[in-house]
Formats: sequence, C-alpha cells, structure tokens
Amino acid sequence: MRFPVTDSVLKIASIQIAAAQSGVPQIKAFFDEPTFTVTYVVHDPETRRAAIIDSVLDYDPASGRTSFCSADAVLAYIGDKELTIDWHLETHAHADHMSAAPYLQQRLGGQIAIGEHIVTVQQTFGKLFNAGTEFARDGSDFDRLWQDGDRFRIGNLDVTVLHVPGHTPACIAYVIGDAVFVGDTMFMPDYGTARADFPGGDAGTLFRSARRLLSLPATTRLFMCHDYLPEGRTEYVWETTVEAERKANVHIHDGVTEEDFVAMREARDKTLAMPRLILPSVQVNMRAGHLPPAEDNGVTYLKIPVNAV
Ligand SMILES: N[C@@H](CCC(=O)N[C@@H](CS)C(=O)NCC(=O)O)C(=O)O
Ligand SMILES: [Fe+2]
Repeated sequence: MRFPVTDSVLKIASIQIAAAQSGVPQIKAFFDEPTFTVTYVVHDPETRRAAIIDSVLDYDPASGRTSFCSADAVLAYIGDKELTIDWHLETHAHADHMSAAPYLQQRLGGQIAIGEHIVTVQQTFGKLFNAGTEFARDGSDFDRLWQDGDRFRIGNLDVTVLHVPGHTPACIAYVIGDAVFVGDTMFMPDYGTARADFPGGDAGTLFRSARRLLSLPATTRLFMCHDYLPEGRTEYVWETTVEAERKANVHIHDGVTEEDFVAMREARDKTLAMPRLILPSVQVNMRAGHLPPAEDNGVTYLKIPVNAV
C-alpha cells in the first residue's frame, strides 16, 4: 500500500471511521440525471445540524437560463427534516454543472467551502476567461478553504478533510463519521475512475489519491459524486465500500500498478469529449457558484473562449 501508517491524516480518518457508529450520519442523496451528479445532505440526527455536498443549479445552455428545480428539492427536504445548514461543501470546482451553493446559502445560511488549491484553478480559469480584476483569484469568494487534515464538526459528527488531487488540483474528499464523500476520484466499481485531463489534472496523482482512499478500513462507506450508468446496469447507484472498490473497480482494483493505470487513463481521456457544460460551469464555479458581475445593462453574460480549450 502506498500510504501506510506514516500518512498521519489517513490514520486520523481511519480512527474516526472506526469510532463512528455506522449509519449515524443521516445521508440523503439527490440524483441529477442531466449531469449525472449526486448532491448529498448529511445531518447529525441528535442536533439536526447538516451540510449540503455538491449542489446543482439547473442550467439550459440553449436559452442561457438558470433554474432551481434541483436546489428546491434539496430545500424542501431540509425544511421537512427541520435541519440547520452549517456548510455548503464542494468536493471541487465542477466542470459539468453549476453549483447552487449561493442560492442555497441565501435561503439557509451556512458557509461555502472548497479545497485550498482552488486558487490554482482560479488562476488557470481566470486567465482562460480573461476575468477582470474584480475576480480576486485568492479563494476569497469562498467562506472557507480546506487543507489536507483539517477537522471540523457537523453537530456531533466528526469530519476530516482529505486532499485527493488528480482529477483537478483542488479535489477534496470529506470523511463524515464513517462515510466518505469521494468527489471525482473513483466512481462505482463497474465504471472506474474520473478523468484526469482537465487543466492541472494528472493520472498518476489521481491513482495515488484513489489508492489513498482505498487504504481506509475495508467496510468504510464510499459515496460517489457521479454515476454514469455503465452498460449492463439499469439503475443509477452511488454508494459502495472500500472493500468492493478494492476487489472490483475496473480501473483501480488491488493489483493495478500506477504505470498500468496511467497508461489506461491517458488513453481513455483522449477519447472523451469535453463535458457539455464545462465552459458555463467553470466560470461560475471558480467564483464559488456566483455568476460574473452583470454588465451596465443589468444582464449577466457567460463567455465562450473560441478555439482556446
Ligand atoms: N457526458 C458528461 C461527461 C462529464 C465528465 O467528463 N465527467 C467527468 C467528471 S467532471 C469524468 O470524470 N468523467 C469520466 C468519464 O466520462 O468517463 C457531460 O457531458 O457532462
Ligand atoms: Fe468533476
């Protein structure tokens, strides 16, 4: 294993998982089929304090209209369960959907948080979109930036943050009680892993991050950020375990070497089209889900860089 006991953060996360009562974090998943994204609401049943992970703002690129059907379903659940939202947690700056964190924050309060390396992503995409000086690129659009090993609580639930780069430089996994929200590292065993060809992505780094997560205790519950319904399956699923991934993940099961993985990942990435919503998503998500400032006519515009990606 690449991350033995010398990985003190992983050790702390493993102790947290072993000490947590399985099933205590109450987890509700919302699946957005147009972007294949899973949004989670995680709460502590004792205090009813909660976090929303990876929310979705609906966006129709043909009309340029945003809408709130997905976010309103999350709001309805939170109202029904009488939860208090402390956090809007992003696993990374998504390239396939816009975040609804600002919309939800306005209605529910709570802080918007992402990994500290978002500043690298902001530099890259700030340049690509030729953003003005109003775009700070220092992470200050977010309320909180996490470092590897940061710990916090949601009510009585312990949370440990793991930096798991590779898909993007800023990717974060959240270990909440005994559940891990893995972001875009690995997907369900029959689908494999995330792509590593976005700016700042790297297949070898992704391999080490995924194997790091797979060094957690065997029964650890893993919650995916996406499910793409591979051939041979008829239902979307997003929950698995470390044991199941180690045994059967088609890209990264036990025994696959970094070299083999990198060759497979790089070859596969060459065949993948850009996500349908990458250009609108990234210029919004680099601003913590806020739209760029409106122009002097009061209208907000999203840019399309031509022949630049
Ligand atoms: N068809 C999807 C693809 C989105 C996509 O590229 N997803 C990323 C995560 S943001 C990924 O890792 N995909 C792996 C794959 O498509 O095999 C879309 O257009 O939105
Ligand atoms: Fe992603």
